[in-house]
Amino acid sequence: MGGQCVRPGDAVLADDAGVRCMLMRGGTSKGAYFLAEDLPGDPAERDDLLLRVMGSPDPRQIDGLGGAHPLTSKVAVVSASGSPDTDVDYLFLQIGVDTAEVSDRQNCGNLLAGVGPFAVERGLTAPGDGRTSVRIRMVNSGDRALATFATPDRRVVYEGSTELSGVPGTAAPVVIEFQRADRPLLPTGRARDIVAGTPVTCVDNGMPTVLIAASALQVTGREAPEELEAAAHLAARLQEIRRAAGRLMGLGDIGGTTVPKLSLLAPPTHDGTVMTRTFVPVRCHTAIGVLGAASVAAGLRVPGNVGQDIARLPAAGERLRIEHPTGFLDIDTDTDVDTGTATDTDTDTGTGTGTGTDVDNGGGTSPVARRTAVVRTARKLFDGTVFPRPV
Ligand code: NQM
Repeated sequence: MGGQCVRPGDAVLADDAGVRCMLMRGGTSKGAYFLAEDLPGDPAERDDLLLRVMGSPDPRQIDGLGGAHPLTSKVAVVSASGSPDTDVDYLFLQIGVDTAEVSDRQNCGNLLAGVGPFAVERGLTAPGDGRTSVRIRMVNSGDRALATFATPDRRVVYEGSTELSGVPGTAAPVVIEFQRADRPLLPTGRARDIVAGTPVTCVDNGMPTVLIAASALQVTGREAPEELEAAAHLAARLQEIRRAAGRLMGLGDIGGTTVPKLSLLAPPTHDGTVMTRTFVPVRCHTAIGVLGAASVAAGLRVPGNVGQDIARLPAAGERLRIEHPTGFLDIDTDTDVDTGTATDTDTDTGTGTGTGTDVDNGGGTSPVARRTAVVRTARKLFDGTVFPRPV
């Protein structure tokens, strides 16, 4: 098994001999998958190596594997788990495109779709006869997921008939069920806050996300991602909201990090639950992240959230269809209410001086997401040795 290409910490050897790597599409993202043992053990050396593998920093990532967009500049580091209730550990790393940054501050539910198949391909977990379920610990947050996919003749197959919006063709389904997290669904303890003068719902069902009515920012929420990215006044306002919301969510100074995400909400246009435009956090997603969508879906189930007059919610227990620029993403999520004490809504002026204005939170209780599940697909694109740009 791995380790033959790189001795931990030996950058020169990695440059000469390369690093074992599998390139996969996971959902609507693409990334480089590594066994942890094939990478340097020291995080700083590992990150330096990964920047050179992906071709960062460079807006075109022309000298590496990265695809010149945050959604295609991703890495999954996978290892056998030491814990009896988990099969593999999955660390997600977001590699900056034009910045020399490697961030472990968020999960990625899209690359997660490839982790089970990758674990089987690399011999970390034994395939079942016909079907395999892999218990995955997402190292970034400690959250857990169960990924189930077909393994006829104990082999991973990628061909199948499942379509994903934003991905051409069809592929084999990977069913992902997320275990309930220990964190609160509402990081501020409230269904609605005012940040930088804007009503928002801060929610974390696997991805810290700020829900905002598109109309509150004078956009329709149906614009093309490039159009929204080009609007300088919108970018400034979003970053102001993000900084203030990040503080309120307990994320500290979020400058230079990729969370929280910002999801603009508008009425659905294709019989779904809601239309979205999601900033991750500067570029506008061409679709929506899996855990981002899970957070939008759970947030919309909370009484008093900012999308309650925008979304068309299905009945309790029914799947939510989150519309996005290239189609939709269906999320199963049951939110429930724990007996709790949240009662206030804070106001953050965007200056770092949260002032605690009391308003109704829509119930005075603390909601939780009991169950979240999604269907994705993944595909092995390439398996071999990657040669990083020399130091
Ligand atoms: O939310 C993009 C993606 C993601 C993350 C992002 C993701 C998720 O589409 O689970 O998958 O939000 O940066 O891959």
